[in-house]
Amino acid sequence: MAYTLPALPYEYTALEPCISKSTLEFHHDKHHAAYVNNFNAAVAGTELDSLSLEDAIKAVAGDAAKAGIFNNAAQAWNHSFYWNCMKPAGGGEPTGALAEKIKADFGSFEAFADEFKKAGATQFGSGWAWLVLDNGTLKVTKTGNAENPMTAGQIPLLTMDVWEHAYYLDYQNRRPDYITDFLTKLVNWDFVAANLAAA
Ligand code: MN3
Repeated sequence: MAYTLPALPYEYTALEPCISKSTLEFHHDKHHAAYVNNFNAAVAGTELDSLSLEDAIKAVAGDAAKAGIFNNAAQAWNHSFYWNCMKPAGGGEPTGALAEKIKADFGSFEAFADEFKKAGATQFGSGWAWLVLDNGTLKVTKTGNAENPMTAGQIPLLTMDVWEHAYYLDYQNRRPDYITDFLTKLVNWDFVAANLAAA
């Protein structure tokens, strides 16, 4: 039961000028596609083939002998999630229950934003910044390479890819500028709110 590469939820030009068509073509059609293809090839004919991507990730997490499967499965999941975390003319601040929860758990939206920016900027090398629900409390966290907080029992609500391939064509070494644009112009708060409501 091969896992299929999901199409981008918007046009390749939809996130310009922040994230270019060229970045999305390489990032989705090459990087994300490779993770999906590698995962499918690795699990074909094994018991992992019948599992959902999420269950496969949890099944092999921490198993050094299956690190290759974990990395490709988690990267396939992380990228699908990341595409949905952005939208054209996104960003700004959330409203409703999500806004209230952020204020309750971080003190203010600005305090959340500062923590999220810091997580993205200080992730050394490749990885991800996250907003998660951890035992009922919102937290900001960061993970290296393919790691996903769901393996620690946390529920991902928002993620930002800080691998260089996510921003280098558009921002070169200016990761902080990519992060600022992500928060102010790209975040799809409706998706994050739906994740919180479903958690
Ligand atoms: Mn990526």
